[in-house]
Amino acid sequence: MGSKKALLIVDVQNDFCPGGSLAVPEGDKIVPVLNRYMMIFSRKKWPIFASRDWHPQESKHFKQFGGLWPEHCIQNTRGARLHPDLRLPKETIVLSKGMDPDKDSYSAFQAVDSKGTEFFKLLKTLGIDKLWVGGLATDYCVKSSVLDALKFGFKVKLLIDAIKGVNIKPEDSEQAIEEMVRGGAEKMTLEELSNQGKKIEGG
Ligand code: VGL
Ligand code: ZN
Repeated sequence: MGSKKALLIVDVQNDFCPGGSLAVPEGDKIVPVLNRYMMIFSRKKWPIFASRDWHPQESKHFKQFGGLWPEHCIQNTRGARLHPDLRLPKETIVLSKGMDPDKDSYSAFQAVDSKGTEFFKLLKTLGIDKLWVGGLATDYCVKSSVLDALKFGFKVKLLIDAIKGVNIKPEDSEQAIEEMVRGGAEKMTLEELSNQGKKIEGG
C-alpha cells in the first residue's frame, strides 16, 4: 500500500498579510517558501489545497458583533483574496470556511470546496493519509487545522519555515508549535528536505 500526501496552505490572504486588516507580522514572508513547496507537489502531481477565511459582512467572529477580531476576509473583497504572489498551480483546490455568521471556524476541516464537499471527504476520496501544512496563522488556523488532522488520523508535517503567527501574546506561536508537536506533528523545513534528497518519496 502506497501512502499519499497532500499540501495544505492555510489562509494566505491579503488581510492576514502586512497592510491587511488582521495582519500577521511578516505574514507575506512565507509566500516564496510556499511557492517552493507547491513546485515540489505540483511536479509530483500530489494534490494541493489552499484554504481561505471567507466571512460574511456580519459575523459573530467580528468584534463589532461580539467576537474577537476586527473585520477581515469578507467574501469577494480584496482582503479576502489569496496573496497575489502565491503561485497556485491551476489544479489547486480552494477551500472556504467561516461562512456561518454564528461560528468561529478556524480549522480547514470546517472548510468546503467550490461544490460544498468537506475537506475530510476530499482527502478520503483521494486516498490521502499525510498532510504537509503551512500558512497563516500559526496560533489559530494552522494550529486548529493541524490538531484536527492529527485527531482524524493523518500524519502531519508542519512546515515551520512556511508559517507565521498573530502572537497576541508573544509566546503564542511557540506554544502552538509545541502543542502540535506534542499531538504528533513532525517539524519540517525546505532545507531539511533538500538535505534528505530522495527520501521525500517515503517521507
Ligand atoms: C484566523 C483569526 C481569525 C486564521 C482566521 O486564519 O488564523 N485567525 N480568523
Ligand atoms: Zn476569520
